[in-house]
Amino acid sequence: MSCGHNLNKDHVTLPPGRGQHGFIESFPPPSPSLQTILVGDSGVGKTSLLVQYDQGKFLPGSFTATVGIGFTVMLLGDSSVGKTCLLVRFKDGAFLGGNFIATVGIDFRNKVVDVDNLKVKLQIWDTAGQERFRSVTHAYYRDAQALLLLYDITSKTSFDNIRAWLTEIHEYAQKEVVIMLLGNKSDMAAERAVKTEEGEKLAKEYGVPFMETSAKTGVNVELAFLAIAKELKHRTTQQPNEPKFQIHDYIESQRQKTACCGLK
Ligand SMILES: Nc1nc2c(ncn2[C@@H]2O[C@H](COP(=O)(O)OP(=O)(O)OP(=O)(O)O)[C@@H](O)[C@H]2O)c(=O)[nH]1
Ligand SMILES: [Mg+2]
Repeated sequence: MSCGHNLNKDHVTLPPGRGQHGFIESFPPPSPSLQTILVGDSGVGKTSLLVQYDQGKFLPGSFTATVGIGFTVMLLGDSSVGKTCLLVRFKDGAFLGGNFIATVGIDFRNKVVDVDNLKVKLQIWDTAGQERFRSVTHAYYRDAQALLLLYDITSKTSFDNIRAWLTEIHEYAQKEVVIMLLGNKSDMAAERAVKTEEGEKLAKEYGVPFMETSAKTGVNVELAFLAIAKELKHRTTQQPNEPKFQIHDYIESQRQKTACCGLK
């Protein structure tokens, strides 16, 4: 079973209506006017209702108030670079290899992460890399606060296409969107076609952070999403007298920790 299969089986294939920021949930089809917003006093059961609708189950136990902020992150890159697998690894901590099933249109998943004791909800949109879906995905670029742009370290073509992806991003995305370049499939060292330094050089040229990831082993997957969440959270909550969050420095410091302590 491939990652694509896993992600699509219980989810509709288009993300919610655009422009929401925070914990407003809406359901496809993506008509701009068709949205369902859950409102009501704290504790009445808004989250439980949504979980029941989305996952068909009831969340028993202690009540956790929905607090914090939310952001939209979009995964981009050529078909088969591993976008869906990266998302499945981050969301479920699993890698489902096997037959590759390409994503159709757009899919999405939510994950809440803790950033400096604040709950940050990431709504992650997994786009289809195939050319024929480009016009569908273009429509969603402008609502993403962050973009993870992937290539496959075993595919020179997917790396060469990164410049074209960045051109599209500049055309369709928000000006201040956070971009991160990821060289995925770092576990496939024997088949490597793109050197780490080439990825670093390209990222430097465009002034974006870079790291190599593996959806298979999990290396740097959590770090990539957490760095994005931290950057977005700091942009939103930063006081004028606070020092600016430096995403490059954060990634470097976390990498050093990983190298020293064997963490993923
Ligand atoms: N070894 C290895 N294989 C990977 C990794 N990530 C993905 N794959 C494999 O690469 C193939 C494509 O992965 P997907 O995640 O479905 O690719 P995608 O980028 O979502 O492709 P589209 O949906 O067509 O855009 C699958 O066969 C995966 O098993 C990785 O980190 N390491
Ligand atoms: Mg996919």
